[in-house]
Amino acid sequence: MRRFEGRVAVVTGAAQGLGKAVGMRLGAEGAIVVAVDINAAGAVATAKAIGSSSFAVACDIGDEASVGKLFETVAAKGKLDVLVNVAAIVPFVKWDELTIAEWRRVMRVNLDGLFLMCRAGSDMMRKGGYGRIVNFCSNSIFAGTPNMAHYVASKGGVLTFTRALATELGPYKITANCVCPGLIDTEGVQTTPHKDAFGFVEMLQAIKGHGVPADVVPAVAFLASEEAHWITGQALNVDAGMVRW
Ligand code: 4PL
Repeated sequence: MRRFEGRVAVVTGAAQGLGKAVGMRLGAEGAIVVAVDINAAGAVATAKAIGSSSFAVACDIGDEASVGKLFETVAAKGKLDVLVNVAAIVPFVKWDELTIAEWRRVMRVNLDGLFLMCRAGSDMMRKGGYGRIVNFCSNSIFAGTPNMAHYVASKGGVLTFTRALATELGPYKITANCVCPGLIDTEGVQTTPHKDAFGFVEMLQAIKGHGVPADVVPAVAFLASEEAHWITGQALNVDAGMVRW
């Protein structure tokens, strides 16, 4: 399939894991992918791996000036068709060790960052008269996954913000949806004790196995495609049936 021929797609968190996998897929289907990450070298590596006209932009999505610079660069490409917000902090912090500073660190990226990206991204999409926004939520909002209360709270915000965003952008025929993956085997997860939860998570799944980025990518690509035009404000669990909602 070449569903993104001639489309410009911004993907955050593109240096690794789910963001990289999404970027690779959109690029393989013809998109000019703007690979965005706070890890500049990782973003460049992803853009190189995608090839063609894709390029990298280093950006701290929690910083308004940094996001402003990013969108100046995107504006030079003339338009924005697809925005996939993957970048997030995925912490493992025991409840007894959760401080307000750590809470704010996560909210700054997972919610402030999402807002800044959707603010600037939707403004550019409205100028172009087309848009698909896909935000990364998490099935932890249904499960109340342990050792990440602040993350779970932030992802609850992702769900409800996406619903409201869909309302605001509906008049412009721009869609906003989110996917809710379960535990996925990524470089990020492998750096935390969440990596030891695969057995427990698998026990709850209708379909057994360890989730990998390739399991999530097809749902994202569909919601980001032109033909998903009648779907907006929705959340899709992509978790082998761990949660049925
Ligand atoms: C079920 O989004 O959804 C661990 C770590 N386990 O980040 C998540 C589950 C994690 C999740 C998540």
